[in-house]
Amino acid sequence: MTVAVAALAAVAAAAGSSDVSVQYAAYQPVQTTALAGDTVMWHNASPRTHTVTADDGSFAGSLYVGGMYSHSFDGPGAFTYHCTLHPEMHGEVDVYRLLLDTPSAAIAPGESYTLSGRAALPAGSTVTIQNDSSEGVATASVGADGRFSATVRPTTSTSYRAVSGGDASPRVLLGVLDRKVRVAIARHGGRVVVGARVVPAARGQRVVLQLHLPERFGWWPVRRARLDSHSRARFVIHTRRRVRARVLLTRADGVTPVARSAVVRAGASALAH
Ligand SMILES: [Cu+2]
Repeated sequence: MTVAVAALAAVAAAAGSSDVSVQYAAYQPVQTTALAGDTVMWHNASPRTHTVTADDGSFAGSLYVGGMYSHSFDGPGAFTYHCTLHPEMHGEVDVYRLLLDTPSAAIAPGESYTLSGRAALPAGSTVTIQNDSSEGVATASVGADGRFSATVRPTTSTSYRAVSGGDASPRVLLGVLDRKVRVAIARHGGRVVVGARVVPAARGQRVVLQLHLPERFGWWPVRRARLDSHSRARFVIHTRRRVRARVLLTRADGVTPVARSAVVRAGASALAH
């Protein structure tokens, strides 16, 4: 039970949620980021009682076993807190008026990526996206739901922040990786085996085997797979014809290519005629 709750809390934190799991002797995560107006929820996932007590006394709550405490943060600032029962337990909530969502995956050089975020600012406010050098590279307008988004096209890994008036979000890193797809092809009688490996590793990402089909005048996807834990995939095609193949690494949609292998060929099987 405790393990399951901790695992859920870890996933929620990665998604930008504002939940804190209170463990036996620590708040998890120790540091939480929230948007002004957000409610942060503390869940006691441990077998002993704790408190969530602001260092400046501005909020406080007790957490019995299995209990919850929540507090809404109206304005920006860094709010440190502690447990009055276990003095070694400390935590911090950092509240901003602008937050950028953490990019979910690395992209290829020059690929466009839509950065999104939330603002505790009036609808229609202009938000500027700044790069590492604090140069404005895109602008966005805050929608009625408080969300905004802007498209960037970095050529190397870049940390971005959103700025509006005197407010700035914390930076988020958008990783750019120049991935290569390496392929090998081998014929075994009526079977053609295509092995693909992606470097740097892209475990779990989608790859597509394409064959060049003269009767359809081009490249066609014939098999899809996910890269295994060694960043490899293996495709088997049953054909005695000669084969021209290539493998594409794609985005999560399984369609948009990120990287493409060289073209490899296998001759016709001796029995093909
Ligand atoms: Cu405690």
